[in-house]
Amino acid sequence: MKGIIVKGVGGLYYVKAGNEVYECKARGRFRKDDIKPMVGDRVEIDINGKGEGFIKEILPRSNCMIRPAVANVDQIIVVFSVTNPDPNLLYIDKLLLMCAVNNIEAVICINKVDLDENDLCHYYGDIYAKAGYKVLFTSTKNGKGIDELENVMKDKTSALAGPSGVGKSSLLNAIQPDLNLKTGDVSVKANRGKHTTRHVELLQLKSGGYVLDTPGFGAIDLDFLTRKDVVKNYPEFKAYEGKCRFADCLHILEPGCVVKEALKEGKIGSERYNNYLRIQEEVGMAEERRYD
Ligand SMILES: Nc1nc2c(ncn2[C@@H]2O[C@H](COP(=O)(O)OP(=O)(O)OP(=O)(O)O)[C@@H](O)[C@H]2O)c(=O)[nH]1
Ligand SMILES: [Zn+2]
Repeated sequence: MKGIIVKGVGGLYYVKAGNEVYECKARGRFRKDDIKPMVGDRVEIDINGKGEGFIKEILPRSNCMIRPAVANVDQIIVVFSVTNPDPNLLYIDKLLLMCAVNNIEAVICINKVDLDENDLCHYYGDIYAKAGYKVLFTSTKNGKGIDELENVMKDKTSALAGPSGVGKSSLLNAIQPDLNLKTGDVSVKANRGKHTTRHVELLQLKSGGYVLDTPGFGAIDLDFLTRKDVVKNYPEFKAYEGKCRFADCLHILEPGCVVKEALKEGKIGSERYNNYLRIQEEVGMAEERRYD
């Protein structure tokens, strides 16, 4: 029987197959092969005569992330608010880069458009639409765009990422009020203050599909990337690939660069490009430290 791991707790995996959730153990050989089942894994399971479930096989993954630990995410909805808090586009661009590096589709969701008095949402939206991303405009206060967001998430496995306070939980609540979002189980350990213990879980959407219950993605660690990874994962550069004078052009100071040409002509947005330079600088410094 085929299913999907929706939760894992202490060596037990909860596998949704058909309309049932089966508590399953992993077979020993996965551990030997150094593959551990993850939330999101498509698996083949067996239920024995005693009603005990076993994971027989982990089907090939389309992608897998480490933080949060989850496999086969179809898309990440990158949420920011038009104001309150104001967007930090560098952070958004880093999130988009991480999605691309992990081979996960990203969709931009600009929330709190009810607070948008100066039509800033279209300014921000155009930056990302021009880069090739799908852009949604939403408000959980007046309901704008909620149907569209629900539609985008239908039948897919999605995660919401974005800074704190932009309305990620509110958006999920607007889509499905009984989603039962965890707000962090706080446990108090002696003398060590409060610890928020959370495990990754996929919640099923009534309209079809799953959403990952995670508290954003936190700080983004670009330190393991190379400059080449960065340049390869900007969708707006794709059309120019291989056309610069130098095959390994990073589109920074190289002569004969068609990307810089496109930037001058306004075909590539300057906001995205300027943050690209900052990210390249950061990644470049980390790369040099690694080779020291
Ligand atoms: N005006 C307005 N406020 C909103 C909207 N969506 C959410 N908020 C408010 O923004 C605040 C933060 O919303 P949350 O849903 O908790 O934000 P979050 O992104 O889940 O935050 P974290 O859990 O910290 O990551 C709350 O006070 C919400 O009521 C919106 O569309 N318009
Ligand atoms: Zn170039």
